Amino acid sequence: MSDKKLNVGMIGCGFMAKTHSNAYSNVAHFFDVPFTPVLKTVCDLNAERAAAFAAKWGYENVESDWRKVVADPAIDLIDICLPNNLHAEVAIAAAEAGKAVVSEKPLARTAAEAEPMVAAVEKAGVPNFVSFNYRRIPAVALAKQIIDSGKLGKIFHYRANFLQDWTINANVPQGGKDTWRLNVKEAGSGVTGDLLAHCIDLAIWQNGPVKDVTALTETFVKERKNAVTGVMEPVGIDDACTFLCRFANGSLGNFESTRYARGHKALFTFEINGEHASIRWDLHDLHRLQFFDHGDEGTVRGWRSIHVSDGDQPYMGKWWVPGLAIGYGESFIHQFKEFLEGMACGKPAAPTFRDALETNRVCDAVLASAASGQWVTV
Ligand code: SOE
Repeated sequence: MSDKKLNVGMIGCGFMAKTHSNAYSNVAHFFDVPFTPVLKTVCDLNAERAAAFAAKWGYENVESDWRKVVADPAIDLIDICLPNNLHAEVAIAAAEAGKAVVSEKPLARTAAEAEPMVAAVEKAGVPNFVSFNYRRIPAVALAKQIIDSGKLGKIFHYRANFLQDWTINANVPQGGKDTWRLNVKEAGSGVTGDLLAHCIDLAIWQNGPVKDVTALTETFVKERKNAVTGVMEPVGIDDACTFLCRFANGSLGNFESTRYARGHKALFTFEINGEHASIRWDLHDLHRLQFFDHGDEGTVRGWRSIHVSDGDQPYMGKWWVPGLAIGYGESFIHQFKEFLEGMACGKPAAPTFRDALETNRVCDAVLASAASGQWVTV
């Protein structure tokens, strides 16, 4: 383990703070990273909640005012695991204080809100990174390697889905600790910013920029109780969103996300069809990559199901022994491995704030198209 320590100030202590804390705790056990993260301070408005989180994960200090964590000279990195409406203020203050900054996705509610965040980290010259963790699932990283090798040839189609079912019940409230994702003021949007943002991030990474979009959104439950005030309020988020797009490379995109697909808990899939080969991946079977190569001999040609668990496949050489799979949590370990290595060598790991701004721009275009019924240029 490197004796160069990197003191983490974790802002927020919900589900994402758990995934990030687990990753910081373990990254140096599996990878030879140039810094060893130290869980220094965890911050939540609710000090009791922060104390319970600190006790569980081993943070040394507890804070209820994020500004104190940002001002603390002992802290090297601010990690923002807060509702989307709070990312910008904390990230800009952290950059101005000279800290490295990690933000949960999406970078902000809109591109307009994200732009000053990008400007702040670039002006301060601080390392910055957005947690689009699915890039770092070994099978997804392998898909990227195959695409970059040119094996697919010219790309014709990119399609992706992210399907869930947890908001079908109209009694699920909006706002508050566990349901802020349903409150437009906090989240900015519904499935577009929360789920399609993941699909868009992967799509841009694998298939290049999106040129223009046409979208359809729906809000199936029009009113929900606010979890904090108890008052019924109109719902401002998109419960479902479908969009078509054209990529700069000439291929067509087809995306769908909903929280109303009964039976699907987190069915994230993508498929890419090229001239010579196709690739397909599914989060419910995340260690497998489906690959069809038209160049295979005709009699044995067919879809291969590659079990991505061997030492020469992305990240797997550092895990158990060949054949033994890893899962969702490890994607965060991999992303921080990339981030820490990028910090040390001066070649920032992607997605940086600037990279993630592009995803915000596509999300904005999708929502603008759904509102206007027109194609929108990104
Ligand atoms: C929503 O349920 C959610 O937790 C997203 O916020 C995450 O980004 C996604 O990875 C899983 O689903």
